[in-house]
Amino acid sequence: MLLPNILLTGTPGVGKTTLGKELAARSELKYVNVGDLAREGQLYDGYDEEYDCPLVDEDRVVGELENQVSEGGIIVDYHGCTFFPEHWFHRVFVLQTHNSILYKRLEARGYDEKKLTNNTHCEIFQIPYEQALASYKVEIVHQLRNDEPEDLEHNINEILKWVEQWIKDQSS
Ligand code: DAT
Repeated sequence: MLLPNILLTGTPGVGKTTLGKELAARSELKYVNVGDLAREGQLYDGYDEEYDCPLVDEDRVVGELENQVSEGGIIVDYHGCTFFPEHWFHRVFVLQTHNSILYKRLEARGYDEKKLTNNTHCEIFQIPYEQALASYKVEIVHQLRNDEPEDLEHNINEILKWVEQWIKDQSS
C-alpha cells in the first residue's frame, strides 16, 4: 500500500517529536527524527555559534533519508525544512506554540538565556512557517496550534484523517 510522506517542522519545543511518535504509534507511518539521525551518523559540517548547536550536513542527511522516503510512509521531524527535496513531502505541518508556553517548555529543557531568546524570537516571527511557504507549495503547508494536550489529540486526529483520505484518493 502506498503511504504519504509528512514533514513536521517548527521551532524547537513546539511538540514535533511528541506528535510524530504518537502518529507513528497510531498508524502505519514510520517516524524519523533528523536531529537523532545526524547525531547517530555524525552528519555534521560545522558549528552554529549563534544558535549554539552543530550544523547538520544537509546533503548527507538527504542522502541518508532518500531510500526510506522513496518507499513512502515516513514522518520526518526537523526544525528546518529548506534543504529537503520539495517532491519528498505530500504534506508539511508547521507546529506552533504560544510564546509564553514555548518559553516554559524550553526553560524546562535547561536552555540558556540566549537560546531561549533565539528560539522564542524564531516562533514570534513565524520563521519556520515562512520557510515552509518558501520551500513547498502553499496548498500542502498547514499550521497546527500545539499549546495543550487537547491540541495534540486534535492534531493527531486531523493528520490521521488526512492520511486515510490520501490513501483512498490514491487507490481510486
Ligand atoms: P520538539 O520535538 O518540537 O522539540 P517536543 O515534542 O520535544 O518538541 O515537546 C517539547 C515539550 O513540550 C515536551 O516536554 C512535551 C511537551 N508537549 C508537546 N506537545 C504538547 C502539547 N500539545 N501540550 C502540552 N505539552 C506538550
